Amino acid sequence: SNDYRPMWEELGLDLDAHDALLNVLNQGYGDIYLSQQNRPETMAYFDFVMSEVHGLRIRELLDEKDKGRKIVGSYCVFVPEEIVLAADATLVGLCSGADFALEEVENWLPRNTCALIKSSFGFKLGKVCPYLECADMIVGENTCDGKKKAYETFSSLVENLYVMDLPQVKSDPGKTLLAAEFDRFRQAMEHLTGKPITAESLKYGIETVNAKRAALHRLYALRHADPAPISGLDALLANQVSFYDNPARFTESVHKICDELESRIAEKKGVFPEKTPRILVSGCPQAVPNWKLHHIVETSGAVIVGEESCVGERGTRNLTDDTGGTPEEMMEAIVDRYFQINCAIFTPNGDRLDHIRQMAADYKADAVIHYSLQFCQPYLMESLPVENTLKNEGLPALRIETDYSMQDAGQLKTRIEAFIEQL
Ligand code: BJ8
Repeated sequence: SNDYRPMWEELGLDLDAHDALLNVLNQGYGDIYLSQQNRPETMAYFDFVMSEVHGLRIRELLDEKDKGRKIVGSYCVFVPEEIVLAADATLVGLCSGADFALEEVENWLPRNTCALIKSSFGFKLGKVCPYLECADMIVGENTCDGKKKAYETFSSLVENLYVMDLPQVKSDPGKTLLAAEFDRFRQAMEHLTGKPITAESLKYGIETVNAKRAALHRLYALRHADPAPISGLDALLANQVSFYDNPARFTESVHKICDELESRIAEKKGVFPEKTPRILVSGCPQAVPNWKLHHIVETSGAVIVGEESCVGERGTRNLTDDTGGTPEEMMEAIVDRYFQINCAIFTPNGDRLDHIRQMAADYKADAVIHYSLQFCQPYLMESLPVENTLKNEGLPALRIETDYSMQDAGQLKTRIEAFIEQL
């Protein structure tokens, strides 16, 4: 991939640091993904996507930019892709799933900041993220205190930060705030691209994103089967790639995987034997290349069958109603759709617990592992009531608090193995 070097250099990346990151990424992918047994053959597409994650996809985005299209980067599933697409721009998720330039990061952020926020700074300060560098607009959001305060600092590191306010309560005033913010975002997108958002373009945005989510829903439903036709790791990867791949191509690729999974299910062919303990993971988003928990669980005698996570069902479960005819009706449908996301920044957030229960039943999970990043107050605060409620209802639950380092990997493996053994 040496021929990408001029492209990376032009984007202002630090080539040596970037090489180091790619080495870690490729090595991790080889060790964790390519070492899996009985993978669906159609996962080859995702292997290819990952091998070109800073190569071909970036070249595609730069080609789009050459043709006048704008690129928008986001850190949260509250940023509505429908509106971005309607303005003829492309949305990419900025992943934040690995430690980078940690020492430098601690000049900007307190040590007790979650790994996800530190990672977003590390990728900027280390000059290693081509997605960040090619974005024409970066959207931050007022979600947790950590993120919302970090964006204040982040605005001195990037020129094109746009901050979206978000409600914290699922009330009528909360919804009014979200509607106002989405409308402000619609205008900002029109301003960025110079293209008016019309009924037609909004319809296109809604249909494109719905199709992507519907493909993922099909994948999720196939994970209900025992033996599991796909590993949790591979399904997690599909969720992760959904954040930066071309939406139409992604949708098509997921359907191809689903076709293969359907025949595997018919043949009772799985990645692990039938009756392997089935785990539902719930908690903080796991961004590329954060494969730590899934890897540990799936090398400890269990299979992960679902993710109650923003990189998973919390982020994709709802479709946007596409029956509206006017831009106003469609904007309202978009607001309705996003207002249902059960992020732990909301208070109270009882619907999230209901969703966890529902998923555990649908996926026939034997247990739930609650995953929190260290210093993530919203999810850590919810983790105890979630664990206690599930346990009281007879569903085994384990609370994990971790970061992106591998320092606790041995200890985690011991705890997880013991937990799985008693299932
Ligand atoms: S909608 S979950 S993607 S905010 S891990 S930065 S919460 S301290 S990521 Fe999230 Fe949007 Fe909510 Fe989803 Fe803060 Fe916690 Fe860090 Fe987090």
